[in-house]
Amino acid sequence: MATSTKKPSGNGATTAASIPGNRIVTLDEFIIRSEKDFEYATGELTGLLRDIGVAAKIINREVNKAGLVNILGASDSGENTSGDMQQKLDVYANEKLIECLKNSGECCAVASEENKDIILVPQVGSKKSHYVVMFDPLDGSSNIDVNVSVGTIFAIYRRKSDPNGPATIEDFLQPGTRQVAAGYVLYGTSTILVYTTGNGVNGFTLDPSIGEFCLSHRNMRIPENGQTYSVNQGYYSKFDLEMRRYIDQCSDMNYGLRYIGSMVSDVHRILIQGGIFLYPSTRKYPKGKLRLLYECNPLSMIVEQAGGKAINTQLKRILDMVPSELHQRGTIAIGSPAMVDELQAFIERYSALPL
Ligand code: AHM
Ligand code: MG
Repeated sequence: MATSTKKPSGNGATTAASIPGNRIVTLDEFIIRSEKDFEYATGELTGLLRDIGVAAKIINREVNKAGLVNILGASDSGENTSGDMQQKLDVYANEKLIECLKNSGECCAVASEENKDIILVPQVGSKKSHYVVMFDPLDGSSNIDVNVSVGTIFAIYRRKSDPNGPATIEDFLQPGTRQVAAGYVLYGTSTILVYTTGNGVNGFTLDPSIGEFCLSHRNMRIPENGQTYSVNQGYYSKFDLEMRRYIDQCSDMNYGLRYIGSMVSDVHRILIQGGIFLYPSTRKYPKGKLRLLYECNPLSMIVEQAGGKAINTQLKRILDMVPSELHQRGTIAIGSPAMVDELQAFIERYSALPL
């Protein structure tokens, strides 16, 4: 289970189920109603989720008009700290998230895929914050220029350090099981914000006519099995034997291959339709490409909360990994539980074979 602050309350469907289905429920109303699920609720977590919702609306506005204003293409700063080419919208989304989170003072520090180090948030008034937030401001940003879906991914942790002092790196280097909330915003055909606080998963679609995220996907559950696999098959010859054999079987079984190249979009599809997403090690990224703290952990919490599974190719549960650095990369297999189990059986069988 994911949180130290959550009440041990059943299977997680409580809040969504208690809201009548015949009227519009905004994200803000839902978050406020959910506050009672937390044992030590002070409104901080509620405030943080609302800040992220506001930042998401601002980023959405900019993503939607990106072709009209001069905000497409690479930024002047070149590469980010992980060596990825930084886009102008990456920079914009990063700035907006930091700004929104700083303004309310609900968190004491943030860490972003786009920044080398943690960023301390100055205390607002006498408010002492107990949370840190991590995010990938615009996942899949290489897709921006070609009008393909991108997303924002976030994770919230309760700090370990003394609230009377500044946050430390240790507040961020916690295993994914310690996330108190995780979510993503997908800027797709419509814009949807999906999040969990360890009590099930709910999705909110942005209604542009009223400018509000409205509850549209209650108690999301991932299908037990699926008919699609999602992997960059261009790297096939660089994958390990067991991964190649698993992909061969997917093809033999006539599973569909779907790969958007923006993890948040691929995982969202799998959450709704079932399937498996894979990013194994390659020659370029021997430890895997995706970031444990900004991408793998939050999406794993969501998928697990919806009934799915997430492991790495060493067969370790993603959420149990203890990070040693902020920008740590890892391999991942995530999706429908039956498909992740099947992949695990393949890895166990083929990795035992002599080369
Ligand atoms: P980014 O955070 O810099 O956008 O990189 C992460 C993205 C994922 O969204 C996506 O699954 C992956 O990189 C695609 O990588 P590749 O082009 O190697 O398949
Ligand atoms: Mg990313």
